[in-house]
Amino acid sequence: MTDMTDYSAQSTSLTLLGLGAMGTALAHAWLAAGHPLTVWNRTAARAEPLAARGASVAATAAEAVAANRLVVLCLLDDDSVGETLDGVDLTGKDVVNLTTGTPGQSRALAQRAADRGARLLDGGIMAVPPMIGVANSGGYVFYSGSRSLFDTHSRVLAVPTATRYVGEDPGHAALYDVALLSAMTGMFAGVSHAFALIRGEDIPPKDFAHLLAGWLTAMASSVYGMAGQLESGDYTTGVASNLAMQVAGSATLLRTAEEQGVSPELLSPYMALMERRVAEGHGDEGGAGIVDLLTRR
Ligand code: FVH
Repeated sequence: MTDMTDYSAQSTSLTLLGLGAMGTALAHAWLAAGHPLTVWNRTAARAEPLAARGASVAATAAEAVAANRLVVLCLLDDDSVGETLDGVDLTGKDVVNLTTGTPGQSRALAQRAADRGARLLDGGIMAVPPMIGVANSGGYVFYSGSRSLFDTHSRVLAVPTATRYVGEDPGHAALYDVALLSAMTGMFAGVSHAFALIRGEDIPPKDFAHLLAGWLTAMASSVYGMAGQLESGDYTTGVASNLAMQVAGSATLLRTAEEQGVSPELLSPYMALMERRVAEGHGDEGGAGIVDLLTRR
């Protein structure tokens, strides 16, 4: 039988499994936009405020999945997705997994869904709960998997925050997500070190934060130069600050850390990689050669 439901319509009904901080924010956004929503959460009490706002609360995950063709998961991790879907009939379901995981976990889940008669779209959320349901918050969700599945549900998926489809490989949303989160982790490492350096001095952290944000923003555009070098394979043309200079400058960074009583443990691993690259005769490169070191097997 052909399914004639118009899934692009404003009032698409859907199911959401998982009502943690992010799941709850998603639920509020869909309810506010008038979408009939069935919810389930392992700890049932977390569904009560949503029931008061009109959500249907299912007693079990299986009951929640049975209620709608479109089923969204926003759980803690891949293990909790496996436990929640264990024994649940997924036949004919369009499953959208917004749980953070690895590319491999996403690909395996897509295969398991297909084996059970479902289609899977994987998502990587680039937003925090307060950004959900807020127009122009800057947040978005990466999606990957079947293009037609994404197109079918793109309107309802765009309700909580913006969407970015990144291809048919179900692992790519997770890969983009984790790559950006990894870059952010490195940035936070540098930020922590910088605040540690000024601690104990007569420098108000809030004033310093202004300078820090401006500097990081100014430096951010250097990723385009590195991308160009990685694509061309020429790591020396257009280099503004070569590795030899940066390695020489590392000594000042480390000595300042020592003077200020700050551990160098966040800086040292990256400095060691730069030194290795210079020792291998690549002092005239920028940072692109570090990517080679990291991916050399
Ligand atoms: N919150 C954030 O800032 C980030 C933003 C970027 C995306 N992440 C990812 O989103 C997923 C959900 O995150 P969350 O913030 O909702 O997480 P929690 O508030 O900790 O809620 C976790 C939910 O998962 C349920 N759960 C945990 N284990 C199981 C299990 N074994 N079986 C069934 N459900 C499980 C938990 O249920 P309960 O503890 O209330 O019973 C919550 O509903 C996540 O992948 C982030 O990385 C969020």
